[in-house]
Amino acid sequence: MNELDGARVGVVGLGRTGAAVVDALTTLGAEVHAYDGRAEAVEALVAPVASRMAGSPEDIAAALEPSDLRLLVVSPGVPATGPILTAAQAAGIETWSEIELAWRLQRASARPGVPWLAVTGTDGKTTTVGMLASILTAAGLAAPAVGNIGDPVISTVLAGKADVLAVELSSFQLHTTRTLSPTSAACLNVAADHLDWHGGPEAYAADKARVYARAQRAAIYNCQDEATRAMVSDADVVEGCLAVGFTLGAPGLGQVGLVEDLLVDRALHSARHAEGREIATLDDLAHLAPGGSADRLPAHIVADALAAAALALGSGLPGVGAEAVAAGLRAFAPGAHRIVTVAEAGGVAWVDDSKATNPHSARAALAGLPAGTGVWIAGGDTKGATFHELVRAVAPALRGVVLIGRDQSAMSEALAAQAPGLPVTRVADGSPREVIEGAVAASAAMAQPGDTVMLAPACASWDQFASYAERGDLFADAARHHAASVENEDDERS
Ligand code: UMA
Repeated sequence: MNELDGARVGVVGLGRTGAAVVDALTTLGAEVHAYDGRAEAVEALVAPVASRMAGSPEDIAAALEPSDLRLLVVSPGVPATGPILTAAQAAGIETWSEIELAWRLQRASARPGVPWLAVTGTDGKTTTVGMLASILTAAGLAAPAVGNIGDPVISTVLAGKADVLAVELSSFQLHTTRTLSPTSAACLNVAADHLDWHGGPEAYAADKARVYARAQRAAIYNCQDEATRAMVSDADVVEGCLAVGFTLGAPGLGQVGLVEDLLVDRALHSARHAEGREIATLDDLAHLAPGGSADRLPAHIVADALAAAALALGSGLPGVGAEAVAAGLRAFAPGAHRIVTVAEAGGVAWVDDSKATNPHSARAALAGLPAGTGVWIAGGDTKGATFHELVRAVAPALRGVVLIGRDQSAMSEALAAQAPGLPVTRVADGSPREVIEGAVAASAAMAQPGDTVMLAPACASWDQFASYAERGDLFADAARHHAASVENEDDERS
C-alpha cells in the first residue's frame, strides 16, 4: 500500500473500527486526520495523528470541504444520507469502508491470495458466519469469523495468520466497499431494516446486493427470498462463478437443501447432475434447538446451516468437504444474546434475544411460543421501521407487552391498532440498569407459570444502551436476580 505513504487521509468515527483504521494508516505512513462526534473518543486516541477534531456531523462536514484530503475512511455508523458522506462526495474525496482498506491491504500483503467468504443479510449473518468459521476450522484451516460480528477485519489482515476469512458484512460496511472480490458470497435474506441510515428500502437492498460484486466461485442466494435471487442474476460476478440456491425443500440442480432429515448438496460436487450428496443431518444441529431435540429446530437455523455449507463448499478450498460440514455444524456454539434462556423460576422462563434488533428477527423469536404465553419486552431505537405487521403476527402468542425505549410512539401505535386488548406496561427512561430492572419487574408482574418472558426488542439498543450486548447482559443479571428472590420466597414458605 505504498500509495498511502504520505497521503492525507481522514478517518471519521473513532470507535472499534476507526481506532483499528488509524493504527493501520499510521503504520502505512499516511498523514491521518481524525474526526468523531464524541470528545471522549477523540481524546482516547493514542496513535499519533496530524490533527484531531470533535464535532457534530455538520461541523465535520464543514471541515472536510477545504481539507484537501485524498481519502476518507468512514466507520459503519456514519449514515449514507448524512452530511459527512454528502460533503465528502461534493468535495470529490474518495470514501472507503474499513473493509475496503482491509481488502486492499490483504492484496498488497505477503499473503495476497487469502480468500474472503462474505455473508450479509438482514437476519442470521452472525450465526451463519459462526457456522462457516466452524466448518472451515473442522477442515483444518485457520479461519476466524470477523467483520460486523465484532472484530475489525483490518486487525486480522495485519496479523497475517489466517488461511481464510469468514466475513460478516453489514449494509453499512458494504455501502463504501468498492473492490472486494469474495471467493464465495451470500445474502441470506432482505427485510426492512436500517431505513433511516440508508434513506429507504431500495437503497438498503442495493447496498446488500453489493456483497455479490466480483464474486469468484459461488454466489449463494435464498430460494425462499426472491429478492436475493434477483441480486445474483443482476450481479457482476467473475466469469465461471456458480449461482447456488439454498432451500428448506428438496434441492433441485444448483441448490443445497433438505431431504427428510438430511442436508443435501446438488450444486457443489462433480456428480451433481446425477445425484445429491449428503453433507450433514438435522441431528448435527440438534444442540441448537430448544431442549436439544432436532424436531424442534427453528427453520432459520437450518437455513443458516445450509448457507454456511454452500459458502464453505463453494470456496473450493482443499479439505473442505461433506465431513467438515457435518463436524463443523456439530461443533458450532451459538453466540450470546440469541434466544438464550438466562433464568427460570416459578414456572417462568426468561429468554435473552437482545440480538433481535429488527421486526423480522423478533418475529422469528416469538412465533414459536404457545398461544397467550409470551411476555414481550419490546422497543428501542426503531431505525425508521414500523411495527404493524410484526404486532399482528405475534399478538396471538402474547399475554402482554412491556415497552422500553426513549421514544415508544411507533410501537405504541402499532399495539393500539393491531392488538387493542393486549395489556401494555410502559417503562420510564433512565439509566440502562434502571430501564432493564423496570422491564424485569413489570414482566414479573405480568407473567404466569408456564409463560416465557422474551427480550426481543425488534429495535436497536442505541437510544438507551451502549449495545445490544449491554442490553442483554443487564437483562440476564436482572432476570437471575429476580429468579433468586422467587426461589428464596419459595424456600421461606416451605
Ligand atoms: N460516529 C461519528 N459520527 C457519526 C457516526 C459515528 O463520529 O456520524 C462515531 C461515534 O461517536 C463513535 C464511533 O463513530 O465514537 C462509533 O463507530 P461505529 O458506530 O461505526 O461503531 P464501531 O464501534 O466502529 O463498530 C462497528 C459496527 N457498528 C455499527 O455498525 C453501528 C459494529 O457492528 C461492528 O462490530 C464493528 O464496527 C466491527 O468493526 C455492531 C452493529 O450493531 C455489531 N452493527 C449493526 C447491526 O448488526 O445491525 C450494523
